Amino acid sequence: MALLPILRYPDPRLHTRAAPVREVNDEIRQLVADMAETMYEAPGIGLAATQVNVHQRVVVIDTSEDKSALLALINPEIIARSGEQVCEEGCLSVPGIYDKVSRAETVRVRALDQQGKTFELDAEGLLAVCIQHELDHLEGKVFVEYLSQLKQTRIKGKLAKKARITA
Ligand code: GNR
Ligand code: NI
Repeated sequence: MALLPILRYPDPRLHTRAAPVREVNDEIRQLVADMAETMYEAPGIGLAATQVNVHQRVVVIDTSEDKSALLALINPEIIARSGEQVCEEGCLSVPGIYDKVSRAETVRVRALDQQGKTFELDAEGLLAVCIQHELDHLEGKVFVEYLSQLKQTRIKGKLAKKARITA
């Protein structure tokens, strides 16, 4: 197991589109394990491979209270969505920044599990938000891109200042 460094916005590598996983093998299972460890340690409720500079379509999520429900999604696709909800989002790649984003209320996702088997999952509420947030990462999109240009500029300024202090 290993903790992986998380890319920070506005790192241009966060805008990379991830490639599909061709084969679910031990290397992918190791990536899932390392991403899960990194997510739990952060702590966060989700992590996309993009955020650890691996540009393959792999996501881990755990929205349970007691960190008991690890969900690994490989090559995930949203196959149905409905409704609308607004949630205050945060992102491990944009630390300390929280803002409201409108997303679908429910999604149905199809993905491969760690054995390479296809499964489908219906999600609502926070899990649905998290799935949509993580799939955006795989497309190279960070949640702040839903905010106004003014807010994005302010966020970049804040993070640059913080990076100077912590450097
Ligand atoms: O830990 C996280 N919390 C969160 C809260 C509201 C909406 C989305 C998220 S995902 C985030 C972890 C992360 O950055 N995943 O990419
Ligand atoms: Ni994120």
